[in-house]
Amino acid sequence: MRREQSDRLYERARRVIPGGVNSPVRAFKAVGGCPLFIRDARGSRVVDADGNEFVDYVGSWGPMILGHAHPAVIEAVCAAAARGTSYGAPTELEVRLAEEIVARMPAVEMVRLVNSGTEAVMSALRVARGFTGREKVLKFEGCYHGHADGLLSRAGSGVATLGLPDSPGVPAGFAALTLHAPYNDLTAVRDVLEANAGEVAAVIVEPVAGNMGVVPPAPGFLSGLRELTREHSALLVFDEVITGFRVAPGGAQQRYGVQPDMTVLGKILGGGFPLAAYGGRRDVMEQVAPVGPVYQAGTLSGNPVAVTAGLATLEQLRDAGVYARLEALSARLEEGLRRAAAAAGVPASVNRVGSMLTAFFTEGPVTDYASAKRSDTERYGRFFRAMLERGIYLAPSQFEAAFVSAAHTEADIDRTVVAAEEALGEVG
Ligand code: HOZ
Repeated sequence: MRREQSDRLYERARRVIPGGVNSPVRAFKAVGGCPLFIRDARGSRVVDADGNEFVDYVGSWGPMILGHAHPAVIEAVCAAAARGTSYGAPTELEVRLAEEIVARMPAVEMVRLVNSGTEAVMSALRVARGFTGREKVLKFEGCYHGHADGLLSRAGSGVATLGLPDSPGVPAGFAALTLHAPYNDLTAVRDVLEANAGEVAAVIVEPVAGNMGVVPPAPGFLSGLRELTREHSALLVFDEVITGFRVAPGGAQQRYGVQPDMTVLGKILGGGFPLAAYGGRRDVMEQVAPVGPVYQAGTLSGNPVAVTAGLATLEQLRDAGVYARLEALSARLEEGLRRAAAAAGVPASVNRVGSMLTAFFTEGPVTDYASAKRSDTERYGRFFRAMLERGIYLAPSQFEAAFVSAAHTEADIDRTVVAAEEALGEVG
């Protein structure tokens, strides 16, 4: 595999960008080697600066459910850009996107568009605090909700990948307002809520965890959270930045039949552009300025090009066949990875929900952050590098999801499984 251009770019990047990357998990630090610099992408493939082509399972970390450069999305985006790229004033497009979200997610009665998942979570929690008059928030170990102060503790994604302690720079007073419980542990949630009775504004959860690798909710976990939060008059916030429009047309809340008070969306919603949203019950969302007193604003919020990409993506997802196809392709990959690990005698536990999956290198089961961390991350690094050599681009971290897109083909999946057989046979 040629690497000269990527290596040269990485050297230049490191002089002017911390770690040479604009988001830490991209740096390949946990898997060894240098990041690939991507030149272009189409369908299920990405091509790096040296011209190497890969079957891509990163999918920009989730947004590219239709694959890269989907013709309908690109056409809509180009037409939108030609009409102007930002107005700082309302548009019909924003109304249409808000209506689309509300139609797909009955628990979302009103929604506000913002620019990133981090911003959406931060804003949702401010609203939850304003609405309840309480300050504490309960999050789950290994879940990641963006990099806002107070949410980095015991976080997944890059924080888990790099093995960072709670981030310096977060005032102790902020961190003290975050409570924790292990994922899938309702008893622990009850204990925390009881110990902090009348003080918890919200319980925030990834309804399918994607940032400690994929960890599905245990049967009854989400409905149990629904009951406990009601009992304690705390708001239940689903962070569906990854799962929204991926695990079902109406997200995890539809797949598992549990209605949260608030929902956070991103990734697929923006169709590959910086766009996210928070929404929920009308009485809660009416706290947001200019209707209510909770302030939140943004120059590029509801950006017409990003909103157009989101609308065009959701339009393609209207076809229920897309979800059936994603399910079938992903099940094929899941089975193939299981077979490959078994053939190589490598202990592995493959977790999958719809088109998001993770192969953990541990006997499993992986049900929470503690069991995810039992994975052999050194082995993951060797596997990752051996797959890359075979033209398969996985997340450069054990603690992330692999995403299958509607552009992947059965041939892509079969090629990936053959590569996994070879890779595990070679590096063990
Ligand atoms: N939050 C993403 C991983 N779950 C990282 C995004 C990126 O590095 O691009």
